[in-house]
Amino acid sequence: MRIGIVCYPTFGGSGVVATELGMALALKGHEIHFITYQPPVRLDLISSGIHFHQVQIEEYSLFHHQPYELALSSKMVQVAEKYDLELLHVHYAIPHAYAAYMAKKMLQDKGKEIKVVTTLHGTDITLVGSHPNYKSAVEFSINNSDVVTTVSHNLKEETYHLFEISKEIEVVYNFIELEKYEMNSIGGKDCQRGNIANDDEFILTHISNYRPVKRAQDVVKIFAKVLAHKPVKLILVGEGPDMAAVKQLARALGVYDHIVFIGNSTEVDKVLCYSDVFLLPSKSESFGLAALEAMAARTPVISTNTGGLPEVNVHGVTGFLSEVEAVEDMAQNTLKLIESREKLAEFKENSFARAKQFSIDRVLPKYEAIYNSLVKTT
Ligand code: GMT
Repeated sequence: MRIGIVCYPTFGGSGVVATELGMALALKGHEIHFITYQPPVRLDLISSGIHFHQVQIEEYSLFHHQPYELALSSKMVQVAEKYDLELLHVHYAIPHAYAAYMAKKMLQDKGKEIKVVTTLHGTDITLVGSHPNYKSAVEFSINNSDVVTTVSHNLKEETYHLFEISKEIEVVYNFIELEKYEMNSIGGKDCQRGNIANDDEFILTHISNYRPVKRAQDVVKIFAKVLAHKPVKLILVGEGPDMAAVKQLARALGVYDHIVFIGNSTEVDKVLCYSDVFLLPSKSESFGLAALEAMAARTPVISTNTGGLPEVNVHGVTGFLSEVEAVEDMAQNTLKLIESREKLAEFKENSFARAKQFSIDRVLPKYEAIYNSLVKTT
């Protein structure tokens, strides 16, 4: 099938899911066209079946804000016509679902039919999409997509709760390519733990975009509490608006020198392979792809119980869940995990076993079934 994939090309989870979905579909013989403003960070452009089309926005002194939706929908039309696309799969509703609707209408005007699948990822619904400034347009684009999917049951419920939705939403969980993490698992030859910590130290890790919704300062507070009892290192991967506040807090709590700051990375698997515990104290999380990536690398998760996180992280099995802001509880749970090597090893295996349930081999056929229900191939 000839499919256009529209996503944010940055380090966010929705872009990662869209990119890995596209690459997996290409491996199965589909022709995949990424349409976005720069090559997605995890995209292997030299793979066969993968094409990239850059959305370019013209500068004009009158524009206070660049009209990205206009450029994006025009690009979708151009690519759909040139490559005879059968379907557009857009990730993150704003503004992709809206632009896809416009592209579909423009193509109809030219006598070409195209189907639109919209995958909702989280903040496009819970944080930004439901804001009165965007709500009508988001609701309209969801209701006018041919198929709408969410990445968790919680996000499906939230979407029905926050919008007037007239159609059935399908849940298709986020997925993981296990082999990528298995290669680096405990004892694997690429896992260079010794560069980061001594044998008697435990490694805690957090990966995010450091937006306020991630509550990254709570990571530092949890870490400081754990460090008071056990030798631990904290690895912080990623960048974002709260990073300066995180560093300031780390200095104030006297733990700065125990933290390794990695910045944005396309090699999170290499960091996760030597991590002992993953911390995710988010205020809201539709799924928590970073938690699943950690679990695939046999790293148990200390998280909040918000949104879709309980659908991924199983309390007392793959880690522990706490109320949002319950820093003391999350620190105690971290200590519970690292108090005995046997217990940690058991949770590590449980995490991997749980991650297998989200293997790409299980999830990819669900998207393919959706595509096949919309596009009749001869
Ligand atoms: O977490 C973010 O702010 C990034 C955002 C995105 O769209 O890139 O992540 C959302 O989508 C991910 C992939 O489906 C989910 O795993 C995240 O839980 C979700 N983030 C939130 O709901 C806050």
